Amino acid sequence: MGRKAHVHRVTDETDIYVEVDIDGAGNVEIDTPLKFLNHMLYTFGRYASLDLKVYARGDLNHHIVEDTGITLGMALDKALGERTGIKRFGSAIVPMDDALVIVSLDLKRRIYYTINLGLEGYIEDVYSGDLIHFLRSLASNTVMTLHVHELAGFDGHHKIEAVFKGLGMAFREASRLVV
Ligand SMILES: [Mn+2]
Repeated sequence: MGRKAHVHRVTDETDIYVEVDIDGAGNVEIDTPLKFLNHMLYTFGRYASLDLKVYARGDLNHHIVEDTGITLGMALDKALGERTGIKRFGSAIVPMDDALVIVSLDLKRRIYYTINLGLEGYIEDVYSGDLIHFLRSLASNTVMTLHVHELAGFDGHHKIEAVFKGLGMAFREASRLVV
């Protein structure tokens, strides 16, 4: 059976489809209208070594980013199933040139998040506030605790890319079966 799930979430604002295999091999296909969101989802999937498909369309960029975070979280929650026998905790400290971030998560169904990132304006074609919203929606819908802290950096692209790499690494570690 495996730890796989797919979720198709359709609202008046967006149409999002996510398919995930937690025990995949990093085969990632991302199709959203936002290039930087594609870049971040691809980064997460690769570093988490998931098989991941994401399709997203919608009316406004804000809705697309937010609802993709919700739907990805729902799919991860479903794929994780009962969450028995997993390592549960995962953390990563990730450098990317000037940027240094810490990502730490707990997959045992406790929703909490702190996100301390100094981001301003747009990062490529995505508003930085929407990316913070994505992380909150992802934490809530995966049903996990997520702490994201910036330790250093000045380049917004580097900071948020380091976060998505760390998110992938931490998720891979925490979801690993240890029994
Ligand atoms: Mn990049």
